[in-house]
Amino acid sequence: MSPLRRPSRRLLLAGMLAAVVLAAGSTVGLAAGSGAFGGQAATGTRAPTPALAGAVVDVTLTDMGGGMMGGRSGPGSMMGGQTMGGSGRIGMGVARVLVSQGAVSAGTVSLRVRNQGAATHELVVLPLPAGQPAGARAVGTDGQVDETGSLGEASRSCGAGEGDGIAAGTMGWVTLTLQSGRYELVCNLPGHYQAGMHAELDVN
Ligand SMILES: [Cu+2]
Repeated sequence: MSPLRRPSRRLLLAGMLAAVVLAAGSTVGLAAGSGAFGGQAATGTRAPTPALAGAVVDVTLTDMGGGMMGGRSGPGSMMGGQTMGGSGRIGMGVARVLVSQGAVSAGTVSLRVRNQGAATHELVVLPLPAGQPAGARAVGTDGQVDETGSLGEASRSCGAGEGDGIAAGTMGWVTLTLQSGRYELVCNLPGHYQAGMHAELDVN
């Protein structure tokens, strides 16, 4: 190799290093952004779905069997190691409802719900009383919360509205007319609410 080439090689190497550092940095940023499951951040890749009316809110459902990275993540996944004490009888562990945005304009709203977990889930839209945070509902002995006042749900695999649940790895969706107010998005399969499957969505 000619000595003349060295500087450019060094530059190339520096560039590669910078790229690696940048990539590492963005990975960390991503992990920090979506790793805080108390928060609402969740984007991920978009899957093909029918054109949905109104404002579209992406909702991601996760559980310990699935994880955010897709596929079968092991105990080292982002939710690994955590367990819920007394979270119901099905050993659900930690599960989450992640919303792409915390607020949306009143009117026609479509929820596009992706189940990234290993179990079947659903998404039910309930009004959230003033002053009450998401996750504070009373859970019955059946492991479920009261659905009185429900505005609708996405619980059909690869389809709209109510069904038998959104199977793992599939999506469901629902289009609703939402007045301004606070809403709670829950999975009401037995034990899932207690496992953490609730999130707030505000409508302005
Ligand atoms: Cu669930």
